[in-house]
Amino acid sequence: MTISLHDFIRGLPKAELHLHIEGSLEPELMFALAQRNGVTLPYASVEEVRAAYAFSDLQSFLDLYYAGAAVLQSEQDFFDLTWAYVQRAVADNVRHVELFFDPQTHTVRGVSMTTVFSGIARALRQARQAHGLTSGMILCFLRHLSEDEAIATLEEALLLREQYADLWTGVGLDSGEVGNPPEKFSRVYARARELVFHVVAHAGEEGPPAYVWGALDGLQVERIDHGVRSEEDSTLMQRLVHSQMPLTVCPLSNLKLCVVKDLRQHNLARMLRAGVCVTINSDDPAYFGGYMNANFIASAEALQLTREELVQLARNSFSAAFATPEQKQQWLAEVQAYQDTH
Ligand code: ES4
Ligand code: ZN
Repeated sequence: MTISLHDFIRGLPKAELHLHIEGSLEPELMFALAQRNGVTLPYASVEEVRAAYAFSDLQSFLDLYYAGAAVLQSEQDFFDLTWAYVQRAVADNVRHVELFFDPQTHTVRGVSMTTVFSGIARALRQARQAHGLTSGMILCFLRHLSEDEAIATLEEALLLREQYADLWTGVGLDSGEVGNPPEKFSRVYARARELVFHVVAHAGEEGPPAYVWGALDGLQVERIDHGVRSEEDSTLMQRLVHSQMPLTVCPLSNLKLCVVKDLRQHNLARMLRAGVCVTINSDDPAYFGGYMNANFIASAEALQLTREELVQLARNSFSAAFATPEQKQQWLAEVQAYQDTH
């Protein structure tokens, strides 16, 4: 007997490689933390918060995302935030997560770098113990701020590197893309690579293919976050296919931020069928209407993805992870076993 599409997706082992931990802040927790910390929110209820989540573009979302993040103050707040995400990930059979965090969003408000690292890391270490969920932390620079501020952030975080060596594996670049090309951050990326960090960057979400080229050649990234506009440049598409450069695509995010009008028009399936190493991810699930399995299900239904294609997406997520070859082989064998028995 064949199981339903939902059950097939639910049981499929997968890795999440594009998740902003601040974007997993559900309105209920936002309210609870606001109360705990004596922060006044510009909303009367959880329903009112949800109603405000009607975005027209990336910036209209970022304004609310940064406002929401202001309730995060103590180490326990960052723990609670991350632990809540862990529950969702485990429920979706996410076996490995590489999460983004934005220290600059917090340090400007007087929250210390240590508070941010400690709360997130404590939850991730507990997740490994309790659920076998493995993880990594990717420190993102806010691209609307200067490169000097990014360098200062990296230097400050380096004081904590040894303490979080088991988790802090890379750096990334997020926030408002257009007008802030990757090359603006070439020096801080050169420094990060010299320090043997993995490097990724958001590119080609709202920005043009030139920004994807900039991330590849200017920043020498190992994965492109989003990258959906790469399809507009056939030479770039060839480069992505030949190099098997992973793209961490976020379908429900693209829908909510009007990068696509309708999920049926999303190019995820076309890129997958063209041989690009695409993956499915949730980005900011509390704001965009769903965690990993919701993204898989919505994509599968809108794009008529076959079970073989869903398995390929899961395989891609593990191949693109920052993990040892042995660890990846183990995950890929689990995916294979799942396919063989379902
Ligand atoms: C983000 Cl969807 C997206 N794009 C760029 N930066 C971000 N930060 C949080 N979510
Ligand atoms: Zn993102």
